[in-house]
Amino acid sequence: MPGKPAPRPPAVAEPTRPREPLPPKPDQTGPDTLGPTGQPTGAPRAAMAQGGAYLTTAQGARLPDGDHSLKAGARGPVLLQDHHLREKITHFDHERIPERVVHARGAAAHGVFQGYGTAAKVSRAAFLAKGVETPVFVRFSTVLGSRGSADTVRDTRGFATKFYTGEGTFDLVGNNIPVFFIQDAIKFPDVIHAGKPHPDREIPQAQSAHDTFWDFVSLHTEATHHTLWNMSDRALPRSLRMMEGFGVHTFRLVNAEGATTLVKFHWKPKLGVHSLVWEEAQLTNGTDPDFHRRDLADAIESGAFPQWELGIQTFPDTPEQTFEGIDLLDPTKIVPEEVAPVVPIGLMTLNANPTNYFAETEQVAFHPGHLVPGIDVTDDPLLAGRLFSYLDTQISRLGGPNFGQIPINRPHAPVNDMLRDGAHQTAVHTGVAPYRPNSLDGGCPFLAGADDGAFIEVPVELPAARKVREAPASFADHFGQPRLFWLSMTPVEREHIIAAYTFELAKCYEQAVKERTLAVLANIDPRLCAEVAAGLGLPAPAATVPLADPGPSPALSQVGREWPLDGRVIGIVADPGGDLAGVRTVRDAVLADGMVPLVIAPTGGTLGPRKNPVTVQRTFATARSVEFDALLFAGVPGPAADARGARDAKAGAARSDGPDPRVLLLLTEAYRHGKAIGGWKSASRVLDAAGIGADEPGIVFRATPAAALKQLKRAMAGHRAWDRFPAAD
Ligand code: HDE
Repeated sequence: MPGKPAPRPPAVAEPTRPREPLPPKPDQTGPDTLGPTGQPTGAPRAAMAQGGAYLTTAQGARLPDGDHSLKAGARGPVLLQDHHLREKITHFDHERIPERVVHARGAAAHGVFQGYGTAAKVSRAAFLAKGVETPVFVRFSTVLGSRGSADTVRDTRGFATKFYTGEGTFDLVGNNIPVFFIQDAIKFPDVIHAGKPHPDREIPQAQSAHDTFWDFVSLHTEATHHTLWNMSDRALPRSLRMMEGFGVHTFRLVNAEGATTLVKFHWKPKLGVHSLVWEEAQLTNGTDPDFHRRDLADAIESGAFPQWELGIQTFPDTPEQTFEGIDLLDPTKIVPEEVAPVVPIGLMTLNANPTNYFAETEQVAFHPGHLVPGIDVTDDPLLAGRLFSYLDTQISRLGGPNFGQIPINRPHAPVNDMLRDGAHQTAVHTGVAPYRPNSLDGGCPFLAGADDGAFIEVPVELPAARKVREAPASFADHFGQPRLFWLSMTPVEREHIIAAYTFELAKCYEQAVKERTLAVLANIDPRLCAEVAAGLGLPAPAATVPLADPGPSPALSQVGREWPLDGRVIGIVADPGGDLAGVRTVRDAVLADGMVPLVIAPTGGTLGPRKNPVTVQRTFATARSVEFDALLFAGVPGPAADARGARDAKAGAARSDGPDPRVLLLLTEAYRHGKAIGGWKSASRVLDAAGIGADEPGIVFRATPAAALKQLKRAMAGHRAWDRFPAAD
């Protein structure tokens, strides 16, 4: 493959002697702020938005009243001359901008990336060098839903990272699923139109469980692999902090000598990859539609900074661009980690929440074409379309071509472009010659060569080719890798996949769509097909392609390992008349372990003596099991413990001698969702009331609070008590 770039021809001599280069483009802070007498106030220049103590108009005139329109008499007509009224309403009318056509709902955070230096052999990118720290901004998103949709829907998640490097901004615009629905960008509008709500009634919102989605993916079978991932637990992350990220396409890295390597990017979360179960996700959409963004913001605010390692799988840059028979330009294929291990090249830590959602999370503009020296693209036809699309979309979304000047989008490297004017131009450019070559601005700005850190495209050899509208034959296998994924799942994960397909297809009305999807499933696995068909009450068709037997890729499964518990939430059910000392003990120990203890009691306020109270964070009315990763019972409050429960008991809605029914619901849901459940002393009687055996997996009642917590943590390390779920095999 290509070596060092060819030297550039000498620059054409310019007609006059160049002057000293112009200073870099001035930063765009505002002018000095002035007091009423015209004297500078000394207020920081950048504080243009909210300077001074008084309410003003947008032009800085101080206002005596922001609450009443100017009227001809208190009960008279409002006067058109009220400039501030018109300014305020007009601005409000234009507060909304178009939401992203996909990935509209997102949550973001600031952080820092630190290179390990392990990529030095394959990439000259300075930010990957050992110890270099680069500020980052990461936006996570769902794909299909509108901005106001719920977080825990079944969907792919976006994982877009902006690295503000000293050599320019690098955007890694990835997803939490390593493959995509389509192999060619020209199909993107099709797959998105199929997944979005139906055009007549605009339903359903943020769902793939509808006819148009399944109509498309059953006809366009290259979508089979991504769709299978979407039907797996991967599409229901427990937390944005517990998702992997993937660059999806193969990229080309270039080292200092100009040698190239093909790579796939991976983000590996330090907390492991974990998911909600489907019923939890559905409940959460109602009880807390902001579950993921709240979880991310809370974790960062409390100092539990989420971390991911960036890793690469590397492949020789051969003319074929294949590895072990896998076409690296096909975005519907993975390369199993067992075949090409992921080598860590840096660590990302998210350590600050955005200050303003709109200014940062909404206005951030990612683009896979934002590359830095040392990282280049390949000819993946999906990536080619993206390189066009992202710039284009920002122009309509952010109102013009100057979105790069919005603070969150500004590079941290100096910018000296020759782009001028346009809507929302905030730069005050100096000079008279925004063109090259020029003599009038002293020939500035100058061109950089390889030694000045220029981004030089790799001069890749292109094969002699005919102009065609075709996909390569190597893109034709649509079922081999879905089968690999299926065979790599544990029985409980397979059961979840069967349930997901059965749910989604049962929501479809068109019989033909269901039957065609079953034909697709038959080409993945007969068992999968048969189980889904049984759930739909339809016959299971036979496979139409030979079924291969690829060795499993255990790295694809989320089950069977142990993970750190940082930031996990433990609900502590307290009986106001029970062991409050024990509650304090576990609460403090949970906090000391970097987890979140939430005390649940019949009513809000505090429990115990005024001198040493236990603060209640959740009441029986607000606590739903979905919020907790595990439950600890310090006691078993009966219905008489609060007025509402007492009324229920009196009305016969609850047994007055048993546990409060709201506590039983909490327990049975947590049990059904495979969560660790524990407690101490006589609290175990709550199990009898719910018909749960004390020796079942993940049930840990012990003699003391400390012993119960110790066992609970063990049970939590595997994320769930998987043995409690039905399993497919
Ligand atoms: Fe995107 N995608 N995409 N996409 N995508 C957008 O850009 C597009 C694809 C991804 O948090 C849009 O600024 C095309 C793959 C993320 O702001 C738009 C194709 C992957 C985000 C767009 C793809 C992604 C977007 C909408 C097929 C994973 C959210 C708003 C050729 C590798 C970024 C915007 C954020 C957003 C186009 C396929 C990831 C319209 C044409 C594959 C994470 O430009």
